[in-house]
Parts: sequence; C-alpha cells; structure tokens
Amino acid sequence: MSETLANLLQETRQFPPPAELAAAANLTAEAYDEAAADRLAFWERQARRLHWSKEWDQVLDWSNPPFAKWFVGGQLNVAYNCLDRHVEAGYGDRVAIHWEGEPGDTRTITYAELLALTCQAANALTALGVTAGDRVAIYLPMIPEAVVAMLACARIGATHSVVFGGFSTDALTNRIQDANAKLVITADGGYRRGKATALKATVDEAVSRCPSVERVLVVRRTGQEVSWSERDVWWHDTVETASTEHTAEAFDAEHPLYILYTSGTTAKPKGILHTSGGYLTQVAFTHHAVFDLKPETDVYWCTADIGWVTGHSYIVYGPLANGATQLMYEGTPDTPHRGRFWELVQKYKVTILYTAPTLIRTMMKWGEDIPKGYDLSSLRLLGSVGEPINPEAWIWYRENIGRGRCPIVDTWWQTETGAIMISPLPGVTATKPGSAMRPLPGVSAEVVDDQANPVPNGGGGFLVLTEPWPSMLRTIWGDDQRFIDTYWSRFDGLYFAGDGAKKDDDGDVWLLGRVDDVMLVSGHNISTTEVESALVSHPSVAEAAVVGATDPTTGQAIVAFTIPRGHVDTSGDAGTALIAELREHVSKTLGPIAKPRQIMLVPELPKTRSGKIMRRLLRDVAENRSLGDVTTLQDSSVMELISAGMRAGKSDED
Ligand code: 7RM
Repeated sequence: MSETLANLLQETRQFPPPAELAAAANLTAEAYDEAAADRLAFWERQARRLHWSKEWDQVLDWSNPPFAKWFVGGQLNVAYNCLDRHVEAGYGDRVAIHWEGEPGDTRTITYAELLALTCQAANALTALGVTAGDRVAIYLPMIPEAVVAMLACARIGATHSVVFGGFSTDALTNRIQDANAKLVITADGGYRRGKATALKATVDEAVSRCPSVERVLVVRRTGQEVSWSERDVWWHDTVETASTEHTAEAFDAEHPLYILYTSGTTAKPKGILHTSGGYLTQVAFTHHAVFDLKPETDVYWCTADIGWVTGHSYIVYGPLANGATQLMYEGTPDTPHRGRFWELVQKYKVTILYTAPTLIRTMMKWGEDIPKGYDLSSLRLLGSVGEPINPEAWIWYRENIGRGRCPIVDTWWQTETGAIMISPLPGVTATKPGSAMRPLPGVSAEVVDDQANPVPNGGGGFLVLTEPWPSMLRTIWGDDQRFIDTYWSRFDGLYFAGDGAKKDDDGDVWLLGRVDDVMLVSGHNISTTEVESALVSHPSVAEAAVVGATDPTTGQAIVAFTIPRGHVDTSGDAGTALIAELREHVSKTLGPIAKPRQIMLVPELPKTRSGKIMRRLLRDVAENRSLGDVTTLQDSSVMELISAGMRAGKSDED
C-alpha cells in the first residue's frame, strides 16, 4: 500500500492546561460528550446564546447537499446581537474598542457609543438608497469606522464585501463588479509604516469601471487631498449628522451577511458567501470556548486585518456578540519600532492575544530581547491562526510572549468554514507544539486517504469535514457549480479542505500545508510543513519555506529558502558551513529522504498580504522560471532579492 503522506516529524512535548485556568474554564471536557451525544441539539443550545426575534422550526436542513440551511425559519438581527442587547442588559458603558492609530492617536468606544454610531451609519446608508439584499463594498483601513460600516450593513440587511485596504485597483474592481456593489465605503487614506497611503484615488479609478456603484461614502482619516465627484459623500456630513436612533429589523437566519473573496493564486477570486444565524452562532460559541473569554475582565486582541476572515469572525462578529472589550490597532508591528505590539499589550493590559505564525516567526528573527523589554504579565492565553505553526515557533511564543504561563490555542479554520473548527480547548486539552489537536465539540473532521478511507493513527492524508456545520459557506457568490466542484467533488459527500494532515498515535491532528504544495520525492509524498519545521528547529533559523523542484533523478527535489535569526553570521564561509549543517540537521531530524537538495539563505520570504508564504513563486525561482503573477505579493522587491541570490549560486548542493 502506498502512503498518502509520509509522517516524518516526531514531537513529544506536551503542555497540560494551567490549573487555575482549567478550574474556571468556559468549557470542560463534557462539551465533547454532549456534542457527540446529539450534535444538532448541541448547536441548538449554542444558538440560544443569541437573541432571536423568531425561533427556528428546524435546526438543519441538509436535504439538498451541499446547500445547507441552519436554524430554518428563525429570525434575528446580527447587529442587534452585537450591540443593542448588551446595552439593554446594562453594559452600555463597557468599552467595546480601545483603538490605537499607527501615529499614536487613540479612541475609546463603549458599547453604547458603538451602537449610536452604527445606528447613524444604518440611517445614512438607508438615506443613500441602500436596502436589504444590496451589496456594499468596504475598502477601509483598520479604523473603528470599518467595524461600524460592517455592523450598519448587517443591521439593515445589506451584504458587505470587505476588500483589504492594501489591494490594488484591479483587485478592488473585480470584487466590486463580481458582487455588483451599489455603494463603496472608503477613506481618504490610512497610515501604514509611518506614511499616509491613499485609498480614495484607488476607489476613483476602480469605480470608473464599475457602473453598479451609485455612491461612494468617504471617511476622513488622514486629511490628505482627494478628488471629488458628484457621487461622493463625506462620512462626517452624512453618518455623523444622522439620527442615533434606529430600530433593527429581524432577518431570516439564512439572510446573506457577507461575501469575502479568497484570492485564488491563478483563477478568479471566489466570493465566499456567509449567512446570518448559523454564522453568528458558531463565531460566538468558538470565541467563548477557544479563547475562554470572560467579558467582564478580559482585554482581547486579534492582530488580523478586518479585510481577512479572521478580522470578520474574531474582531467583529464573535467578540462583539460576546460583549468583549478589545484592542484594535491600525498599523504594522515595526512602526515606529519593533516593540510596538508588546508596548500595546503592556499599555492596554491585553489578556488574550490572537495572532499568526508569520508574526511570531518575524519576532523570532528580530530576537527575544525585544519582547523582554515589556511587561507582558497581563497575558493569560495565546492563539495562532493562518498557517501551520512550527513546533519551535510555538515554543518560542510560549516562552518569550506567554512567559511559560499561557496556554496556546492553535486554531485551524478557513474563510470557507467561517469559524474555528480544529483547536485545543484551553482549559481541557494538553497541547502539543505544532498540533491543532482535535475538532471542536460539534465539528466532525477526518483525515482520509485518496479513497476517502480514514487513515489510522500515525497516518497522513487529506483533511475533510464529514458533517455540515453552522458557519459553513453557503455557496460561491453567483457560482453554485464552482462551489460543488471546488469543495464537494473530490470525495463523495465530504467537504475537501485542500489541506494535508496527519493523525498522531493519539489521534490528534497535525496540519501539513496545502495539498498543492506537497512534494513527491523518490516516490514519497513529503509535506512542506514538516521540512520547514525541521529547519526552524535549528537554533540559527527563524523561518523557512520549502518547495519541490523538478529533479532528473528523484522526480522532485527539496529546495529550502531559509531566514537566519538576527544574531547569526551568514557571511562567506560561515554561511556555507551553516547551509551544510542545516542539510545534515534535516536529514537527522526527519530522515535522509527529506534532506534538501539546496538551501538558500534569504533575508525575506514572499508572502501574501495576510502573511502566508507563497510557495508557488519560490517554485518558479527554484526551477529557474520567470515569475508568474505577483500581484497578491506583500512586497515585490523580495522576489528580486531571492532570484538574485539563486543566480549568484549562494547555495550548497551535493
Ligand atoms: C483563518 C484563515 C485557510 C488556510 C487553511 C490552511 C491554513 C489556517 C491554520 C492553517 C495550519 C492552522 N483562513 N491555516 N489556520 N494551517 N494550522 N492553525 O487563515 O482562508 O485565509 O486560509 O490557511 O491551509 O486551509 S484562510
């Protein structure tokens, strides 16, 4: 029998939950049993966390798969659930958002204030002709108005489509056109890396190619010069002069809440559609369960941008549905200095931090002296999302940020899943560095081989979801067939996530990267993640990206791009010696089959705007091809540096 995916990495460290946290945890181990006993009754109980104007008749309608309906016949208003009900319950004075601008300006917004702002925006949108079912594009920096704009859409039943503020005119144009948006909400500009960058100019250009757009609503953030036309209106002239009273109308549980485009690498972006009742149920439940949120005392900080699903589910809808107090930050981690994030944790006494492996590995590269300079004692729980987190990065995060005290929740999920699916429970799970551990209560996941048979413990294969879940995508906007083809056709009746995974000897799940990235070396399927983790486990390495390049003898050969840690000497012979040592290190850690053919020492790696490594581009470099599409790249100069290094032959090969 041929293996689906080799299982090379052995990691045996384990960390039980801190006793104090476990004693007061929001969820105990019983939750798994309750959900297993009756999954739909479990989700029905979670739905009761929300306020429903009309109770549902049926929990799940799965009569027409893969098109699910959750809480059929139920009605609710998403914004009412995030705002009004907290104010009505007496929490109007609780801070919803501590906002910090990149230049250091601040705003503190209570739930009562956020409600008033959202009502004003809802009234202004209505006055601009937006009604339930219309699409609204939101292209804003990380300012409170972004949250207000999303909630105002939700309040009046308009479907928002948030486009990340760093995206180009073309990306914005395509997304506005695909959704036929009627209104665009933007700002004059935003602050990034110490500079005021323009947004309005990009919108002007995009809108000239988008006949569906009737009005453009503009927030003044930087005060920079903007050109103006008849379709433009200022936020301060419309929203801020509107009435603060607005009665929320209830919408169907399956009313569309938002479209969020996933930037496919080559094909046209997919508009992932999420609806209301099931989505809000699962984001609220998971935020409560995974982050153990105590709304009276916690200060929660998710460092994602609102333009990604993590910002939608774990800055806006989950935390606000749960009445959380959170920090929202406009800028980058290195402006004005590399300690900015830790300075913010110290200043706001952040208790729960949710960030991405890319940030953690960047901090590793900058060195532990930076976080050492700050008081991080307020932290009690750490989260990770976006990519597999290598065991060494996990340990670095635990020691240097969590100071050995805080549990880490490694949360696996996707834009398509809407909410966290696989994650430790912080008061229950004894975590393993690098493993997302088990599906959450109510979630059914499996690792299967190419015949859809579950792999035994110790085996690797494809991650699938075997039962529908409340926050699942409902379709791809305007393209049901593509929804079926992309997610439901590879394995009959199963949702195919596109990720490789393995089960360890205890049955715990380890994510191994996208299956498109898996390497085939001398007949063995080897995961990029495992080789990267082996490299990062060397004390001189901060970050690594591994790809398979065509090879005449082995089919594919492993090529590794490696960023050294800050203190490491890589000049001349020291660099050559390090490369030889790293190849040996991988061979010893994973076995000779995984020994890289080539290792390049590089200053940066190509990443998407949300921080995921773009292995496709590195494959082009490794195979000496001209670079493909680089428009979604975070920093295009990175590729020139890497290609130049490759040409100069700064690598080592047998
Ligand atoms: C939330 C988000 C989804 C893809 C997913 C994986 C990867 C995300 C983890 C992870 C390993 C994790 N949505 N991914 N979280 N891989 N461990 N904890 O990132 O739509 O932008 O990306 O991200 O490959 O399929 S996303």
